[in-house]
Amino acid sequence: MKKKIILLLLGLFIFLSGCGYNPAQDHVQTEPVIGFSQAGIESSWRKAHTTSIREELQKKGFQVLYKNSYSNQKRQIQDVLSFIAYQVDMIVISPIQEDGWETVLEEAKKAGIPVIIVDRNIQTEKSGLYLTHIGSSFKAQGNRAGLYVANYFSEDKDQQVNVLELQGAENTSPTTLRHNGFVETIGRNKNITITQTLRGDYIRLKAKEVMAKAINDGILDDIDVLYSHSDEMTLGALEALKEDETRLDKNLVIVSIDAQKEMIDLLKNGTVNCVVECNPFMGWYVANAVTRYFNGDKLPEDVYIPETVFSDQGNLDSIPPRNY
Ligand code: GYE
Repeated sequence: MKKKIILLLLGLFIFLSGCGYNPAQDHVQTEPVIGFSQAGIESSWRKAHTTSIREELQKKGFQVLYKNSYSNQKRQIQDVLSFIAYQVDMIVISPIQEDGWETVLEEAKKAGIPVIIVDRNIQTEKSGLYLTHIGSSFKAQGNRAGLYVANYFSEDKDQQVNVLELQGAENTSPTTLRHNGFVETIGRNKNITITQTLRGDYIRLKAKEVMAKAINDGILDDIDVLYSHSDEMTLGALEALKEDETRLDKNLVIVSIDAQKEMIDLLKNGTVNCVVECNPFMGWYVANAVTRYFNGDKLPEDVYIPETVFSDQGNLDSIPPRNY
């Protein structure tokens, strides 16, 4: 009986080696698997961001496992946990909000899975929970928006300029830094101040609602500038303004961030004055960082992607076509 079993095992071994089977290689994937957790689908900016990352990773030969949390952080954490359970080779997170990441990132670390953060930043008490952050300088975007406003009103330094700031979602780095950058720049002109703040959470409908209420409450009456943290919110605000007949002839200076195609068209037809670009095409930078990491390179703490600004003070015909 013993002999039979030994012979059987031997036969199995010969058969498997003949098939080129190597148990040691059993777990080695031909292409590394990258788990990509995206925050939501709230804007065409976000959709372009998703496509860029998925496509560029695939172009470099990585297999991408993709999950979208539809703006729900609990769900996003579950998504990351599922990547850990699957034992992916790397996790790329485009986080919804800044806090709440410590525990799940510790889990990834324990499992030996490196993490890259893209777009919005995160805050963790412990350091070393992720390799690098790749995204925009949100503060620079706020500075650029502020500079446009300062230049626009530079002729008359005594004129009081009232700004309505339409902010994105709370507890997110673009909201905090777009505010800080703007305030830093306009702060050099004592006559320009933010007199009203509304929150539209980066969502068009929400922005339309808060704007319509503000119009109703008379809050907009002495506003000269609308500074909106995102194009989707600007579109919502414009819808509300359109529905208010009394506003139509008022000269409101409008500054928006993202540079989606629709907003550039509104810049070209004179509806808005300045559009600060937020570049969604981070895919190449992400794929490059992943490749370099697997090649044994050390990655920088932050990678800032190139961005510019478009306004009615520049050449509108030279704006490159937007594909988002
Ligand atoms: O500006 C906005 C999107 O996180 C920087 O999120 C991103 C922002 C972007 O919904 O349109």
